[in-house]
Amino acid sequence: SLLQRGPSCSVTTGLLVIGCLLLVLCGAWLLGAVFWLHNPNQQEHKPPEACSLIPEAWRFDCYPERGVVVTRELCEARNCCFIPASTASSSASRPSGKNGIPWCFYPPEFPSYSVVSLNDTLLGQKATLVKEVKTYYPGDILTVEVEMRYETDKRLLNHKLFSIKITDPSSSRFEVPISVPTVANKTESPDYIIELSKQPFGLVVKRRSTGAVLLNTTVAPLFYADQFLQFSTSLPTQFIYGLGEHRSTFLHDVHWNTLTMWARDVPPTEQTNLYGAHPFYLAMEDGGNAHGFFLLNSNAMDVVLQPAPALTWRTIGGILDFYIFLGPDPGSVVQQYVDVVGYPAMPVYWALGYHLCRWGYDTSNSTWEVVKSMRNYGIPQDVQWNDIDYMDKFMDFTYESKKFDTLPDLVRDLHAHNQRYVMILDPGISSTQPEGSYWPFDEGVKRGVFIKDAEGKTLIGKVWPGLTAYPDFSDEVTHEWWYDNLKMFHNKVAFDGLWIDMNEPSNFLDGSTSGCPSNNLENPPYTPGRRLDLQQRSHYKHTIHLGFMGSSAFSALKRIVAKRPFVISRSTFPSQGMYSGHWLGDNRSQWKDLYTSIAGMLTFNLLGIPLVGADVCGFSEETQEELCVRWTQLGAFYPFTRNHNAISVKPQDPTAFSPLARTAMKEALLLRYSLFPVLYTLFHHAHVHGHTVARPIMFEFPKDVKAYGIDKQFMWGKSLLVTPVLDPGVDYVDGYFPEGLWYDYYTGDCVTSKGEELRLNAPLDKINLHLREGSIVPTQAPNLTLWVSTGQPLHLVSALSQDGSASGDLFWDDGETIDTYETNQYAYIIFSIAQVLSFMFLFCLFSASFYGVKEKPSRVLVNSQDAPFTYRTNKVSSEFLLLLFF
Ligand SMILES: *[C@@H]1O[C@H](CO)[C@@H](O)[C@H](O)[C@H]1NC(C)=O
Ligand SMILES: *[C@@H]1O[C@H](CO)[C@@H](O)[C@H](O)[C@H]1NC(C)=O
Ligand SMILES: *[C@@H]1O[C@H](CO)[C@@H](O)[C@H](O)[C@H]1NC(C)=O
Ligand SMILES: *[C@@H]1O[C@H](CO)[C@@H](O)[C@H](O)[C@H]1NC(C)=O
Ligand SMILES: *[C@@H]1O[C@H](CO)[C@@H](O)[C@H](O)[C@H]1NC(C)=O
Ligand SMILES: CC(=O)N[C@H]1CO[C@H](CO)[C@@H](O)[C@@H]1O
Repeated sequence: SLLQRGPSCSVTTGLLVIGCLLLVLCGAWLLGAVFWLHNPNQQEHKPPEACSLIPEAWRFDCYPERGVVVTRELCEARNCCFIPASTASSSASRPSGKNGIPWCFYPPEFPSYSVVSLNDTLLGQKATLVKEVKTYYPGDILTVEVEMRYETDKRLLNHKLFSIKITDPSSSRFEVPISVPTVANKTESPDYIIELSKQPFGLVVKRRSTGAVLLNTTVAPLFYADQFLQFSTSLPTQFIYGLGEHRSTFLHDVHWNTLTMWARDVPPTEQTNLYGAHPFYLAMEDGGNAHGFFLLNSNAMDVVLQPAPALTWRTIGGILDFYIFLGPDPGSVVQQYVDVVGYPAMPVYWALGYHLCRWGYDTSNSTWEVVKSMRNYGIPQDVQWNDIDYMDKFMDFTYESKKFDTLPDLVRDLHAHNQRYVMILDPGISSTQPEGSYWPFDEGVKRGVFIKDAEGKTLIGKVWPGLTAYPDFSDEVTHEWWYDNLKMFHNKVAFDGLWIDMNEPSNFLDGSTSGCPSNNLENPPYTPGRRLDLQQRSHYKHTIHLGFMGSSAFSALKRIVAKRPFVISRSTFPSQGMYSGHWLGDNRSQWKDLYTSIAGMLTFNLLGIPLVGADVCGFSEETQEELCVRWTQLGAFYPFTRNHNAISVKPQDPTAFSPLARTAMKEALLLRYSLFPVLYTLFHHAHVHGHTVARPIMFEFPKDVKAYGIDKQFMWGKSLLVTPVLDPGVDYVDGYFPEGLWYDYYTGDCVTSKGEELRLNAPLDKINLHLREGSIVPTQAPNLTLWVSTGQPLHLVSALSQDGSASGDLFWDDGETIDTYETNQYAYIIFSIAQVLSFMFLFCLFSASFYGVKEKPSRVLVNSQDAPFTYRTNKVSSEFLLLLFF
């Protein structure tokens, strides 16, 4: 029978292990051939009934290896069920992610672990699991330990967190060194119910209030082999978000969709793993509850979504350490997640201004010309950047002394205009300079900061400067060396922030100058499904890099500038939000990329990295004027907004376009600058409470299923709804408005929506922005820099709800001192209107407008004094404007 232990599969895996990754295909082909030779007379036979009873949507893949044509023989050697799928679109071989229903899948009785002992602990329970028979992956671990913790969390102190850690008691395996808070107390009244199945081992987690089954791991066997760890769960919903970094819609497709996570340098492409790895998902349940799931593991992995709906985690190292967050609303799931991985840093104020960059400024003078031209046209700009052009032979901590002769002067001039300077740095350190001529490398060797190869020699790869060594940022010694380098460079060029790139890390060689060693780390028995057709640009061994370069840059900068550090990173990992923001990589100047940037921005807000945006106007390829205008309008609402361009294409800064386009871009940026108090306050809530900044509509309307898939619109906090134009040649846009009153931000015109799509006017110079009823937003007169505009008086815009109430808030401090909230050097003001005209101002403001005042008031009293006001009305709205002079 199928379940009988077949012959050992060591021959099979032995073949697979041979050679580098690109040989996997070939190895797999050999494998098929070998089996065919050995079993030439295998006859067709009917699968047992247990197999045919499993619905296709519930098949858990028993043969996930890529590029293998899975035959009945191969499958049955694993004691699995083999039934070709019914639809034509499915196929036995799955060269890329979405190829459908597996033909080879686990039978219900596939051997797995059983619980042999179970004890109570301080925080929960601990169990020992034992499996009787080895499976086909080498290094199968037959005894594992499961620790279940019913925790209260660090800051939130609620009862909505449950975590499980599965380890090998006989040896210590790699654990991700991020500091997850140690929690003090066991939860007495959790929001969940845990059911443990002992044989086979399985775990069911239910939401106590609704009975929804959030996790059920009995749906497929648990694997815990040295380089193959896998478990599956049913999902209560098809609405799954998160799981970065991928280029996809915001809502993931659960139809046999494999999302691979392995940080890698590749221009954003569908169905491939990109620069960052974030094993966290958020799920919307029936009825509007939400929960989250986080697997704390940094190895290359696959996450498989299937229509049951169900999900499989498949990783090739480390341990299984996971957390479930019970919400119950989507915003609190994110709060509970960042409570574990770390709260986002409070950005320095100018981080929220307009940033300008390109690859291909030939000289510091030409960089400077653009800055001057921006000033001449009165277009806001806070920060000027340089890409690798500024470096001498692309080497870190140098600048090209001829073409970039005036770089220090440019930086001084920026500072004189309250503007800032940011430049790029890569992790790769040139290793081929004559001894004594390049301190970073010589000193790095001396201090032993570089990553070594298997033989203990400095590993040499290749990046922009040619051959390079890679600093090991997980080592404290490296942080000191990195700081010393930055400090010396800062004495020459007084930069204000850092852009860290290529830190996946990227490598133009396969492995190193001496290739990739033939060991089981480089050639794991199972390779997660990244694209095999591209050059292999990262090493398996270097997973540990993730995140550390960001924290190193953050702490060095903190020491050098003694203000809040500004760091933007390409590669990211959970907890990175504590140190840096992120840009969405090397996107193209295409309308499609304009659209997908919204999903990228929303996903990173879910992942605790709210300071995020795509390259405005697109990076590679020539942009077009109309696209660039629309992108600048959307970009005005990215939490981080930077226009960045590739080399050898036309300039795309706002001054490069026609007066009409230039003016439209300027207006969009002025709008952003006027909303700075709102944005800054949202970042305060991200930093202190783990809130999102740019937010999907469904976060505010979790019961509105029509909002679950929306990724063409989004909100800033709970009050502002942004509806950008994402298509060429149109002067209107269709947008979804959840039930309620919505006010046009510019005119105060009001629409009442029943939860429907509305067509809005959208000429080239307009981005639609609506205020949700019941909100008050603080604004300021914009100016060329945030330094100037943040000195302007406040103007409150209030959008009254149907019963005449509204509220809003403002966080204010000096914008740059470290830890102002933590050390009580800030003001926090709540604006609230219970009934029109009986509110208190707690703040010295200049003016306020109120949308939705139904009748003209006869008198207005401010601090018991009559105050001047104006009132206007038309058929859709009324505006009441109060001018206050203090
Ligand atoms: C549970 O306690 C028993 C008796 O003290 C011990 O033998 C066993 O190893 C414990 N099991 C676990 C999983 O800690
Ligand atoms: C843990 O419980 C004790 C006793 O109830 C309480 O004093 C303490 O504050 C709790 N600690 C946390 C972190 O909740
Ligand atoms: C969990 O999954 C198993 C296997 O599919 C199923 O038999 C069981 O009913 C499920 N449990 C719950 C609570 O849904
Ligand atoms: C940059 O401008 C300065 C001042 O005009 C000039 O002295 C210098 O030669 C210029 N540098 C280059 C590389 O053109
Ligand atoms: C900036 O402020 C100055 C002085 O207050 C003012 O003259 C100028 O018009 C403002 N610039 C913009 C772009 O609003
Ligand atoms: C504008 C655009 O295409 N953005 C995509 C760029 O790439 C990131 C991943 O790095 C995606 O998440 C974005 O959607």
